Amino acid sequence: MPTAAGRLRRALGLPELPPRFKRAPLRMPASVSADGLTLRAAARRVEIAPGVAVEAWSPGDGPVGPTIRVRTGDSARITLANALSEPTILHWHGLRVPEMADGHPRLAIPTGATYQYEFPVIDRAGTYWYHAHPHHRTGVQVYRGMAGLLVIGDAAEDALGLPEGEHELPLFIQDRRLAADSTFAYEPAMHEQMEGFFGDAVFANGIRLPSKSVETTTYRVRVVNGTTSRILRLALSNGQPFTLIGNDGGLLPAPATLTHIDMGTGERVDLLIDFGTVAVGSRVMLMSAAFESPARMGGMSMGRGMGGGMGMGRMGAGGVAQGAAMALVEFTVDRAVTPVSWKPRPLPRLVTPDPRTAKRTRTFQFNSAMMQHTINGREFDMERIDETVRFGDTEVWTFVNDSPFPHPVHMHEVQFRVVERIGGRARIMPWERGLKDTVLVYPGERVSVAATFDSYRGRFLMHCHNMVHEDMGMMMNYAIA
Ligand SMILES: [Cu+2]
Repeated sequence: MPTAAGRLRRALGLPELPPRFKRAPLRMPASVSADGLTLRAAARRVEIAPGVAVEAWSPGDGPVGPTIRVRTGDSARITLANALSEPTILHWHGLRVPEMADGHPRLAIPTGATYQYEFPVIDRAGTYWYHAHPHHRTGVQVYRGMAGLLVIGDAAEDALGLPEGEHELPLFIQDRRLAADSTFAYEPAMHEQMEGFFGDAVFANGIRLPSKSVETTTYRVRVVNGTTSRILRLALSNGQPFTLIGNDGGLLPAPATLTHIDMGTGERVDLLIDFGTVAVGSRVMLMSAAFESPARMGGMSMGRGMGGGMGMGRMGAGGVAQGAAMALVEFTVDRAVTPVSWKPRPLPRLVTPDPRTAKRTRTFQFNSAMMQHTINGREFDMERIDETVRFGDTEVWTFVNDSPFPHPVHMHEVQFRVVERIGGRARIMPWERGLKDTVLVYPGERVSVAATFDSYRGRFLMHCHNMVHEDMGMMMNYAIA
């Protein structure tokens, strides 16, 4: 007789638990304050598993950057020192900051230079992140480790009594490949320059194939999709649901109980996972469950990953196909404790931009064809201002995807509300409520978002966050004037 969990597992396309083998202990990046912080970007040898060291490019001592913890109302004073062999700049993904603190690629600094960031933290409590943003080199730099989490706290969140300390787990997820010489291999082949670049092993916080020992209680798990191109379908291997409490722009208006969540590159979720009902001595995998890749070639699905995760039609590439199941983090339930369960309480009130007050609607076509990725037919030009919006206005922006590939569309400088999805999935997903800065637009979809441009004037970006697409120019400047 199949169990309910077994049926759920199959419905989600989850395989039986992968065979047990030695996984690496998950490590948490150091937590640092933003007050007088120096991030030194350099190539350094780091451990990605016990006894396995590789060269990473990172803005700290670890395989990825430290977790920057700030509170709303704080002042951030951060120095970026570039000891890499090429230009770089950091962007604070999801934060509303002055133009000169936003990490626009024209602000990239050469080897040996420093860049001074100063900005007040005006955003809500939530899971944000930072990453390199130099033009044409964002993909490779983030892949090698030039990224980290930025966590904002505030009083409204404190009042909820969410799990904290060792019961709060920030997870920066990447997929990468190791070359024979133990460097991170990143050379997108022809077809990967179209669909995207996919790794063959999962990393969390820079640790390859990580495992985390947990107690029989509730954990707050913050997940950042920091992959180059991969959509993750988060699910637990035992079919157990989790509670979604927040996403890109902080806590949701109400928690949601879900068995899976899809997230594109750049998106974040804030989850409560209850290990209180899991038997001590067992393990639960946080998975990316199998799904049909939304990519379409010649009207056909690109298909799910075939045996071993190697998709068809990707000769010469070593990555696990988009949509193939992958185990992200193994949780071993090792210690029985009196569970502290988190009772859903009213979450802080949330005001989102109202599309009915929009002064203007703009439409953006995302095209991928003939080895080019464009927005409204144009590749990124550092100096060209493609759109100008009036400071203080609310607008509705519609992202249209008639291309064969999914595009996770990211806007700098605003947190928007997803107001409509026409075609494709044809609805707003439960994890797309609240405030967001990145939204997945599948082939055949038109997704509209409402944003209010009332934080700072200046030049900012809107782009696809599939980093292969972004590096090839699927990005545009807009000015808030
Ligand atoms: Cu794209």
